[in-house]
Amino acid sequence: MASFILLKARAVTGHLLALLLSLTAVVLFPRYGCVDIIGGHIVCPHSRPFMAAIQRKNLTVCGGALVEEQWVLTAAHCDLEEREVRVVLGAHQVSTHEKEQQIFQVMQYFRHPQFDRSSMENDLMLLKLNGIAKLNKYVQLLPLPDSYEDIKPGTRCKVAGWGVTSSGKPSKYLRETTLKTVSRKRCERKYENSAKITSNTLCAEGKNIFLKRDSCKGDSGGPFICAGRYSGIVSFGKGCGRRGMPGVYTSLTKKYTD
Ligand code: 4AZ
Repeated sequence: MASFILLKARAVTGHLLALLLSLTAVVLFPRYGCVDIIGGHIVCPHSRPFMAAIQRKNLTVCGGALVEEQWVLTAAHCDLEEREVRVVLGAHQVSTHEKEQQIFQVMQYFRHPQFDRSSMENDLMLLKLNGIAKLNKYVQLLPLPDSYEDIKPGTRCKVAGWGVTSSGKPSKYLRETTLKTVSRKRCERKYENSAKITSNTLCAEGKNIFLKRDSCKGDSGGPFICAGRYSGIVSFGKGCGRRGMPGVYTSLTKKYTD
């Protein structure tokens, strides 16, 4: 009898421990179930069907968004004008063959005419694909916003990409993280001598005290989605995931969407 009670007590403690561990996981790593970028998580396969991976020699150099069947919007600083560039739509594990993928070449590059490499102003570029994407469950448009509202500091934004993770290597799978926008004043102070923060840029940083969160190398050009709206494009940053150092995003203001 005594040993039966002991066994029962052990089983209950075991269950309690398991429960406690899963609760800790949920609190510390929200979304660990479906299962960054820096400090994010792998998204459910094909749950961001508008994402484009822009690759050179099988290496993802930038992200982008399919804004129309033949057009991808990305960042102007993505140096792509080469033969071996391909745009992969419908990908999850981007560098392997997946049946959902649609692969295109770039027919024409339309960099913003006022893109300035030193100040990083007007960091956006349209790519005309050499074919028309077939829209389905895995490949969808992320249309440009048809109105503009400035994003207030403290707004939650999502950014996804196959860029460098905290391991220092690019991600095999599409990842996403959540950031919060910071005021332009604060951002200007951080980038005083190195870049120009204008009304056409947004800045955002991770707000989790335990985990660093940021976009990083290879995520550039990917969409920045604030309060559910396509609001910007990953542009640049001083390092990745540095505490108190926001990343900079091109804001999809009227100047650009018109
Ligand atoms: C990059 O090198 C890059 N933390 C992109 C975004 C950020 C930093 C670097 C923002 O393409």
